[in-house]
Amino acid sequence: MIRHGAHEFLSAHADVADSGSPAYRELTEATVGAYAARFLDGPVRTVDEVGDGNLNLVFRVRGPDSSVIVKQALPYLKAAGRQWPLTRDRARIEADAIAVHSRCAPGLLPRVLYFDPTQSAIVLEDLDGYRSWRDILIDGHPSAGVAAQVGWYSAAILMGTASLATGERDQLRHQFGYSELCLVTEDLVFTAPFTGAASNRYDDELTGLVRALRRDRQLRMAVSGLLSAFKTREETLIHGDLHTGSVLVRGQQARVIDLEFAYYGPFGFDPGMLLANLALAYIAHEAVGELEFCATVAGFAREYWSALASGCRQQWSTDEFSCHQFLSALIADAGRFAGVEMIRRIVGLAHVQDIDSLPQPARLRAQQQAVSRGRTLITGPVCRGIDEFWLRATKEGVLG
Ligand code: SR1
Ligand code: MG
Repeated sequence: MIRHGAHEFLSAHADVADSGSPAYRELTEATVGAYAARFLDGPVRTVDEVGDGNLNLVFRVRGPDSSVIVKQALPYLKAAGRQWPLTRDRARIEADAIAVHSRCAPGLLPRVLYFDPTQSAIVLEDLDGYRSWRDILIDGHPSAGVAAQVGWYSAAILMGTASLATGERDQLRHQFGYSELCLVTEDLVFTAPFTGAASNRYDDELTGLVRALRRDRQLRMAVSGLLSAFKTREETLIHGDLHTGSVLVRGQQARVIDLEFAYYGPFGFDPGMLLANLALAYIAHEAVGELEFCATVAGFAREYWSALASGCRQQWSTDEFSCHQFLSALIADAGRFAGVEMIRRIVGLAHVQDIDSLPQPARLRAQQQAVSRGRTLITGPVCRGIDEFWLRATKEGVLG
């Protein structure tokens, strides 16, 4: 039973409580060392800003023999600048979500050492030596076992926070309600790419294609149904931003990070995001003729799904037929959400390096393919299994 959020627990148990702490101030390389010193084994040796994300400040602070990460929420969307203000509640959401998901999937998330509500900062275990799965995929390097761990994580959190006793689930639904970052997803994922919004970013060559998206009534109708599902289906505590950049990897060990988008949402959203990002990795490698690695990425998508499906079967409490029904509905939903993710990563504000880093003309080809396959996933028949999903996400004009 969850009686309080992780931050309350951590604040109450830390002897470095906030008494007398100053009002919120953005940390800098000059100030974060003093801030984090108490979590190190000795004097601060180095401080580096290591954040390359869209939302927060992230620092690594090293002592003689240990290091920590300090992640601080900014009062605005870093990728858009101060003209897009945000509250800093996402730091509380992330600390709490790590606590809940760690109970469902032990060992697959970073440890929270301290949460500071005043500074909207989380002090985290430093996953030193880990790299983002996206970067590893871009380099075409091996990452055996990672997809299965992420699939297992998905099963554990989807099952673990959906089927709780009513009181506990109500408490979690309250703790992880529809947040300001859900509004960011509404805007950047489900709306801007399809309405020609000013926040979109795309190559000049795609201007005609972006106009066509705006005029596509069938597509817009389907996306508006998906947005409504995103806003109303409070099914389970999802990660909310589970792309390949939200997975860190060292050797065969995976960790899932960046949980600030967590909320009670639809089962299919996380699997859809993850599979879409694997499909984008595939499309990028195919565009430059790296077909052997494409087969590897296709294998990762199947491994992810197979671990997710077997994790759900293991945790399913009623009959196997209802689990089969659940998994069919899950891939159907995931396919639709994946289509939206594939399109927004090409024409919206937040892109993926997999495709942005390609040389022309491969880049343009990959962009066009991602948009057209994304559209097929959204408007075509629902996917009845992972093979059908993968075919539609990675081959042209496949509907049947
Ligand atoms: C441009 S900032 C927003 C994006 O970054 C996050 O990782 C989410 O994917 C979000 O849509
Ligand atoms: Mg993120």
